[in-house]
Amino acid sequence: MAKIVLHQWEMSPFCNKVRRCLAHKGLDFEVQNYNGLLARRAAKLSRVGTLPVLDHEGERIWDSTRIAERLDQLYPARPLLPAAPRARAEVAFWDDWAAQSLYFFELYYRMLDPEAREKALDIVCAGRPRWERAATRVYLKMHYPRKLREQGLARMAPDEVERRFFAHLDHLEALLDGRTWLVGDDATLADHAVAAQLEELVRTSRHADKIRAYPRISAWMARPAAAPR
Ligand SMILES: N[C@@H](CCC(=O)N[C@@H](CS)C(=O)NCC(=O)O)C(=O)O
Repeated sequence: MAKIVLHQWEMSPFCNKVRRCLAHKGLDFEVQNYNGLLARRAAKLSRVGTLPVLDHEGERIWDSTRIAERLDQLYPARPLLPAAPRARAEVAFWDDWAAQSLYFFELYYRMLDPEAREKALDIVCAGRPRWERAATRVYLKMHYPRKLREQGLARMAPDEVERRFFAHLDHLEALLDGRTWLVGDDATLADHAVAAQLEELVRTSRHADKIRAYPRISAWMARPAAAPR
């Protein structure tokens, strides 16, 4: 079996997406976590400075979508991105929507809500000395409100953010009517990208119960998408 190492923050939705892609292919892998102030080392792993980064047999691959594409080249069985142009385009749209829209709701509800932020700190500082939690909190409080103001959500009234977020979930619930997966007859990158964002929302946000209350979304998220071992 190939030696595969995922460099990750365990609570990152993009790292969650890559874990799901590796499981989809039935691959064993190790993880390297960058909790607490180890985060500074993560920035040096690739030229983009973000996580996830995957090491596959000495090849370093950064960006979750590039990782999925490369996994399909290396392990063509059970494609993450289907070959048929229409299905491939649909998967790409879902993947981009998850990264460019849902991700910011995930950040908003995790990083601007003090209770959710403390839950996130429990995860991202696990195993690190106590004092690193305070330093990490300062970083999160400085970095994410600014990022969310630039992106726009943090400049909207909270009611408007909530209205938009649940409108997205209503649309997703409607699109899952009569479908097992978002595109085609098997799980694809579309499912992994969207479910990973929602899993992280359920994990720390105060809207967890309301998200779980969508019957089709809830059943789809619970559906095993990993390859049988
Ligand atoms: N397009 C990238 C996005 C990854 C990303 O934004 N990761 C976040 C963690 S959730 C990160 O590394 N943030 C650190 C930073 O932006 O400096 C991917 O899909 O891998």
